[in-house]
Amino acid sequence: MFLYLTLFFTLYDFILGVGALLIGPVGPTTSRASKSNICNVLDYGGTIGSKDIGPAILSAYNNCVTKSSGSTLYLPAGNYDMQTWVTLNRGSHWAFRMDGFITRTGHMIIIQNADDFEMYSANSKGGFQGNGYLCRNTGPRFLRIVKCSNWSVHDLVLVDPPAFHLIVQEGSNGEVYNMVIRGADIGGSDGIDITGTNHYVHDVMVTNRDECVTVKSPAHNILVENIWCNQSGGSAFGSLGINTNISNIEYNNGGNGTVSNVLLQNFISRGTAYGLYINQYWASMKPLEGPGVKLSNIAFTNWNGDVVNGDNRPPIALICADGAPCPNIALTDVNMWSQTNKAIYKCESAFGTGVGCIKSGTPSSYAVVTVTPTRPSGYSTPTTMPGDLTVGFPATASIPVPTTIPTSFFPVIAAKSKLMSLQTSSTMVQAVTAQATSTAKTSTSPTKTSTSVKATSTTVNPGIVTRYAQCGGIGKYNP
Ligand SMILES: *[C@@H]1O[C@H](CO)[C@@H](O)[C@H](O)[C@H]1NC(C)=O
Ligand SMILES: *[C@@H]1O[C@H](CO)[C@@H](O)[C@H](O)[C@H]1NC(C)=O
Ligand SMILES: *[C@@H]1O[C@H](CO)[C@@H](O)[C@H](O)[C@H]1NC(C)=O
Ligand SMILES: *[C@H]1O[C@@H](CO)[C@@H](O)[C@@H](O)[C@H]1NC(C)=O
Repeated sequence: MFLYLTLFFTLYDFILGVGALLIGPVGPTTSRASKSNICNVLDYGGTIGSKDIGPAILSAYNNCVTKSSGSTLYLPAGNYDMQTWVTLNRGSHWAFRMDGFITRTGHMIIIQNADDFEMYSANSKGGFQGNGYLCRNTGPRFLRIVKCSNWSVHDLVLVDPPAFHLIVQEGSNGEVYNMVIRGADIGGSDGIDITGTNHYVHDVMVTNRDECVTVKSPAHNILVENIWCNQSGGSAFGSLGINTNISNIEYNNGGNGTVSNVLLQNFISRGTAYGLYINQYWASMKPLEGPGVKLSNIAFTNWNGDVVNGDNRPPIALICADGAPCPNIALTDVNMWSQTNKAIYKCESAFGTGVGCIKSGTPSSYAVVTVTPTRPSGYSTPTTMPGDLTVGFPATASIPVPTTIPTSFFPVIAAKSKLMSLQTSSTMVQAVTAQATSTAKTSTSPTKTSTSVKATSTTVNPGIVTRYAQCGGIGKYNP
């Protein structure tokens, strides 16, 4: 149920051995300390323990942050509820210091068209509780970073949104790190979904039962490292549809476009449902127009671990579209096995090296080839991490908020950046730390009438502003 991974996927020419992972700096262009104009929500109508901190955040943004370059929007430590959706648009040279903890009773936050932006909690305890169990999979996401440039989001805890946690939509030069994401043990609970150019995601733990860190189209020069998928579905690319353009991978029925030049290295999986898995005939997707997304130049290096049942779901499967066979798939030091001690590997229309079922030569379509390997000699019992879960979190009850963010997300590798709570305060702007006065809030607020919500939200085009009634407020739907 665990996948620890450091992976690199990018415009990476591994055949020639020359690689540029990221194509430029990521993160805010100016320092935290230079954002010294403090815009405290408590000065803009907010109170600790507020039933709806949304309007105060918006007011602090509109009346302070956007009035003065070099501002920090400050949410002091404490508990807040939030009902009103907030879109913070077109800010530049600013930060959102979120030391407080917000419980969703409506929608959450979109940061849009920001440049030189940083969102963090200085105490490494800020974040969101979404009480998603009260309105499961009806649309609202916690946090969207839409078309932002030169930004970072870090040291936040995201717990149980109605659907998906963090969406990075396009933009460039972003960095996401030192995050704990904890969702329900069901589908529709994606950890981080990312599109755009030159983004870096590292040192993140995701507990859920869907995508861990997923690259969607369009995406170029994305580097993902040291990700701890704790009881998660794994890290995938996709779903990929029409006009896919990823210098990266994955599954699809039909569709068109390309995914190329990908390096996936240093994975450890332990008791995962899937292992090393390309599937362009994913069962839950409807066939799309087109010959299939063209996958090419994909290298898997240094993979170790096991799946739960390797006869049922092969630890290695390379199922390419017959209309777009995959050239240059290379497996090196891949030792994937099964907890049942027997497994099959499967290939279809895949060309390259490193696994018994793959073909060499000029790519053309071929039917599924199944081989029955013995245990790879290089396989070793996967390493554990302290605090691995034995079961996932339920979909129908409140999920506990973790009290700490780890300092290591991959066996033996320390996180690249020190947690904010362990740093000296000189790296931060000074701000009065308010005491939390309210008791922890949990699920008291929304009474549920959420069954009526689905119908309205499914008819809406992606990206259109819509209403979600009880479980929403106002916000965007999709991805
Ligand atoms: C982002 O930062 C780079 C410098 O690293 C700068 O050249 C670029 O103009 C910035 N992007 C925007 C949209 O301001
Ligand atoms: C894919 O994206 C790259 C980078 O943005 C762009 O140059 C290229 O034209 C795109 N390809 C297609 C087929 O849209
Ligand atoms: C993909 O298919 C769509 C719809 O048929 C078409 O408009 C588009 O030009 C195709 N794109 C590529 C990259 O082949
Ligand atoms: C995965 O690993 C741990 C680290 O927090 C455990 O404590 C366990 O709760 C689990 N994931 C989390 C933090 O959600």
